[in-house]
Amino acid sequence: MAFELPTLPYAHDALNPHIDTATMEIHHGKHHAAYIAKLNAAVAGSEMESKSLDELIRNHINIPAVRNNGGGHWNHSLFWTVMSPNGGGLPTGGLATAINTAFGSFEAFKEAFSNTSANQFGSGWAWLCVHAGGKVAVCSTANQDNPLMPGIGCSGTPILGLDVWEHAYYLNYQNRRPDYINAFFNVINWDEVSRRFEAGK
Ligand code: MN3
Repeated sequence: MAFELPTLPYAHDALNPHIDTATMEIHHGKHHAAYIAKLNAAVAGSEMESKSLDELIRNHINIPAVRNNGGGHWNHSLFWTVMSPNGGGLPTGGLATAINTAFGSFEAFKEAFSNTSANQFGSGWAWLCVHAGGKVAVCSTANQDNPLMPGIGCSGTPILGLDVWEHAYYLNYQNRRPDYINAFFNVINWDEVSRRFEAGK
């Protein structure tokens, strides 16, 4: 069963002005689609063909094409869902409590996540992950690595991720990655992050 590009849960222009239409069209329709096509090609005809995406990125990252393109598919599939035109605001419920416990306040969390995003050298992702017991932490990964991959120095189950590859922001923000990071907070879908927190804790 080949992997398929998930449908965006909103229109390409829905996240304006925070994430512009052209970036969304190219990012989803070209970049994400390319990771999927290359992942399908990498697993075709092998025993990996029957594995789930989670199994592939947990167990087969010794194969670069699976690591890069499986990670790319997993990461972007999360990314679209943790944004919404109705997003922004603050987390609620158990997630809000976990963030306050780990960071002291939402503002302190925002600062930690933003600094991690800004300081990821080159291409990569910033993550908020949940660990067994419900503790949350921030970390970053290079390229299309994902915290579910073993031994990469960033662990837990990702519940929020920010793509800091230049393809994610350069058309609108050029070299101003911090402006893109700040804009992301206006579209975070905290209901979806909470759902992932509850499922993953
Ligand atoms: Mn991307």
